[in-house]
Amino acid sequence: MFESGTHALPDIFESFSEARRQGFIAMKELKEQGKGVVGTFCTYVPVELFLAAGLIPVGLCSTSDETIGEAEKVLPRNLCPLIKASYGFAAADKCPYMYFSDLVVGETTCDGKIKMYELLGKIKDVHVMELPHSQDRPASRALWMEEIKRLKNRVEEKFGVTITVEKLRQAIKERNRERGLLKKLYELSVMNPPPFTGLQQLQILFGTQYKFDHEKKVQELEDTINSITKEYQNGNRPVAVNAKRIIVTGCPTGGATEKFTRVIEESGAVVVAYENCTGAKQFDRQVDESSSDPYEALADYYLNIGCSVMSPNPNRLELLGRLCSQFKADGVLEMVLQSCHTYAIESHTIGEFLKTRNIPFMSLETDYSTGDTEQLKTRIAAFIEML
Ligand code: BJ8
Repeated sequence: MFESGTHALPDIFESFSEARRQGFIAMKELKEQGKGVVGTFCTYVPVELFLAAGLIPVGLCSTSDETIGEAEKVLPRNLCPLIKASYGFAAADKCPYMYFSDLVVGETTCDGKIKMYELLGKIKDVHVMELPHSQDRPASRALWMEEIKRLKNRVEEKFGVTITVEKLRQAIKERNRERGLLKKLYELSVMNPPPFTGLQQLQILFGTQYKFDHEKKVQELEDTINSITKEYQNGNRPVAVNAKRIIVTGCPTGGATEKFTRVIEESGAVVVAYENCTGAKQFDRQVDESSSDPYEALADYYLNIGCSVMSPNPNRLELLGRLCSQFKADGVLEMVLQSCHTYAIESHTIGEFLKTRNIPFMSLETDYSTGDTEQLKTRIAAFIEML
């Protein structure tokens, strides 16, 4: 963590890429102070409830192949690696964030996760939110509202706290501020050439979730934006002006799947934006602070996330289309994790949509191993070559 002001870019990028490891120590200290911790896996979980309850929300380890062998003792091999890793880290007791979590909140996003949570419930205290799979029906909205209230009650009961409306409003404000800054940060790549590589952008977006002091985090993000802008104005151009501009969409990236961005950038292109959960899907919009009922505002915000588990899923197309125009994308590459049926099937719709905008698109399936790196290189290099 650096003090406020402007700073050398290598220190900044290091601070974020090391955040996950450094966060272990910070979390241990918070636990020793008696803080409660809630672990989550998915963008649909309304973390404002935990912040309003004075708890620490944390994204659980699910992006490395380290414990997949352990998970496969129980789960089928041909399952999404994100699900296997999520379970594997808990079973092998190798994720300190899982270890420190007093409660784990899951969601009924896809079938694999739903069934995995049953098994995880034998190891940890798990609460599963019933996520509807459509966004436009009043019954779906009513169910989601009920589920948010059910989670509130569970948190209050488990931790012996009261979530007041005032505290919830304050938590919504804090989270919105953070979202706004992360959006401002990734929007720096609207510039041509962008002021940082796609890998550096990803490391900041991914690393920021492991910084637990809100005020310090906000300060650090503001400093980061200032430092990057200043360096750019001073002529620091880390990306070639003629590098093809790529938007990444699909399953969540970060950790082992950084390989996807590395391969794109080693092929001479640059990732200017991430439409997926590591990027714009999570930070593009804000929870409505002016709503008379903060629970209604949370329900509307979270239910409208454009993930492929929704059917139909128009919000993904709206966001992707907007990003393509805003970032002047030369092409879109989709990363689908092995056996993720919802993203794999939605690929066709994404391809048809981008065709109407004359934006080249390719979808690739991968997992957390390094076994397919050469194959990814060949296919991505050919895609970039034809742009
Ligand atoms: S909001 S993208 S974090 S569900 S686990 S659906 S990859 S088969 S992660 Fe996700 Fe929430 Fe959506 Fe975002 Fe497919 Fe794997 Fe299921 Fe997955």
